Amino acid sequence: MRITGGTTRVLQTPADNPLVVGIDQPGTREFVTLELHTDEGISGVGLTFFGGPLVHALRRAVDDLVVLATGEDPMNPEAVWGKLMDACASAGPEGILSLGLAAVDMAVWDIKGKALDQTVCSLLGGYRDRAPTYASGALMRPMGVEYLAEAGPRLVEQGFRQMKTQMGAEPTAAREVARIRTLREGIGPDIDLMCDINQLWNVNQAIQIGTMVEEYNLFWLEDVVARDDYQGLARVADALVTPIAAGEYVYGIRSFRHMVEQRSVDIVMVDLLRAGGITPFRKIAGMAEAFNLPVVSHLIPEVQTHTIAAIPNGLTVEYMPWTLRLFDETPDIVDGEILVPDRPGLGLSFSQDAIAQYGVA
Ligand code: SMN
Ligand code: MG
Repeated sequence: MRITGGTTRVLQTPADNPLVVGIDQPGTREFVTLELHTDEGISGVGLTFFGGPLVHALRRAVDDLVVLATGEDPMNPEAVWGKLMDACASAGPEGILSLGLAAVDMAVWDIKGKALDQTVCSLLGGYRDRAPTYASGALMRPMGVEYLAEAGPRLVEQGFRQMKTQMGAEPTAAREVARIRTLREGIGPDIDLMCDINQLWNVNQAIQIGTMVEEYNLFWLEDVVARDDYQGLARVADALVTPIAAGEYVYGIRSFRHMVEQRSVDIVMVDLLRAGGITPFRKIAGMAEAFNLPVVSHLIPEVQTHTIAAIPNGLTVEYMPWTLRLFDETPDIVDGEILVPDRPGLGLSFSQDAIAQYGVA
């Protein structure tokens, strides 16, 4: 089988989140979609973003990578990935190269799964057919404690057993802690509660506020300091009982080595786009396993359900519903777990309605 070309599009959707109720969410999000074609009539689905105002440059990068992939056999994802990375190595791994490569790599794995009539989860090892999942994006930083007091229990009513909030923007430590106290009181002791700082604290704040919230038993504290301060992260991880998660901002494979070697994290978070796709994801997951560390996903639950369910150290899938409306069908959630779809490949197809409604010339 040979890759014969691809169709890319830019889709611009409202920046909303169906898990958020009663709050206006202005703005838009930009996505690049890819359908990668073959000479056997099988097409694969890929997706990438983070382009923001550079979304058209990102689309162009995907187009150029597809040209490089044309003629290659999609049954060999390592060969395709290696060819593209080698050809463009000087432009990466940080930035548009990895983001673009991820879309092509995803589509290649999707094609391979369809050709073999297997899910991508199964191709990657198929450790299980479902994974725990957590509600994300519903309890964000701008939303105050009154909102959190209502929204946390609402997510529990919807069936979520895990959910993530944020700290990092309150003017005092006491007000940061109040967010966590409010949520824990609202959802009770048995729901896993994660909290993302998105690099907004320094090491001292992380240890100070992290210590203050230990009594609320967070499932993890995420990106507490600057993305590349591996030693600072390690100091925080040492000081707190609460597990420290990081990795979503990390590009490629090798930075994860520094993170795990320096014992910076208790939980490795992989953003599939910044990693450069499913092919590098496997290597990061294996590296984490060798350090006895669990792996969690970042965004695109439609794809990351396959990756997290596939590996023995997959902990939970971030259910961030930004991309749901792009697809005809998306993975179901049952009893707080997200199910690998029983369809070949990624089990995804782009919605023609979404393309018509959100496509950008
Ligand atoms: C996050 C980062 C970037 C985009 C959306 C959300 C956040 C997360 O850090 O972990 O979901
Ligand atoms: Mg995060």
